[in-house]
Amino acid sequence: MRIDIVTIFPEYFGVLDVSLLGRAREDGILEVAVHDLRDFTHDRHRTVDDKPYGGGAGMVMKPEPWGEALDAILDAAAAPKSAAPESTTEADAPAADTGPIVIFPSPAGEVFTQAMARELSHADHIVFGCGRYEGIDQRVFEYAGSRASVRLVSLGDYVLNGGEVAVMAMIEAIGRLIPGVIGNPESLVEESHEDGLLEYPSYTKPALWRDYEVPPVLTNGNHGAIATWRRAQQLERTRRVRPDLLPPA
Ligand code: 6GU
Repeated sequence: MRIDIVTIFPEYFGVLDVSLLGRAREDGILEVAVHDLRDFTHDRHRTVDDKPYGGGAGMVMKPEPWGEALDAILDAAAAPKSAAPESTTEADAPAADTGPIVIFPSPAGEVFTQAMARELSHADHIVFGCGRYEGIDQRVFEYAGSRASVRLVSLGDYVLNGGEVAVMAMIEAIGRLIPGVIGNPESLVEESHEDGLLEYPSYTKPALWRDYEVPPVLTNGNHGAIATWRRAQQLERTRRVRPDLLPPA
């Protein structure tokens, strides 16, 4: 997968060099490029924002730098790749190109979920456009939509200063679902949200720690009883803290 990020704060994305995603980049599974929106300005002050038409508080991001940044990224992705050897068998035929997806993080967008992360983990190319200030000129979304699939995506019902932190969260959620990024894919199956419920509580040695005991069912070796107990824990926990996740009784 290729990921391009457009931002006025490229420093936010330094942490993509470390940990699981840093390894995925070294292994060539994930290719990430961070672009400074100000590199697509042409004035001495590298201006990316201006006052809103119609008045009001705050500043709006100007369309021209966004148009140039999106053109540069999408044109480069559409250019034919140089001399890749032809695949010869069915087995090594490349997967169909899904086309670029442009995501603008926005508290006004659809809510990001595990299902969306899984869907996006199959994309070939995602472009994240990080807005700041009071937002981006609306025509940028329309233009982007003429060149790619566009989605406005929110992390939840609260307000961040800009899209950068939201994009970091989305890249981590999507990236870990790309085959080969996580060493043991079985660890993905039993996590919170994969089966629509919160995960069950986990324990390890020692069996007794500061007067706190591990639930005896987990130490008896009865795997049927363990599975039943874990399922009950998932349901109880979900009912208690996230009843909205349960189907209507
Ligand atoms: Cl994606 N962006 C901003 N600025 N605030 C948010 C958000 C995104 N998701 C929740 N709050």
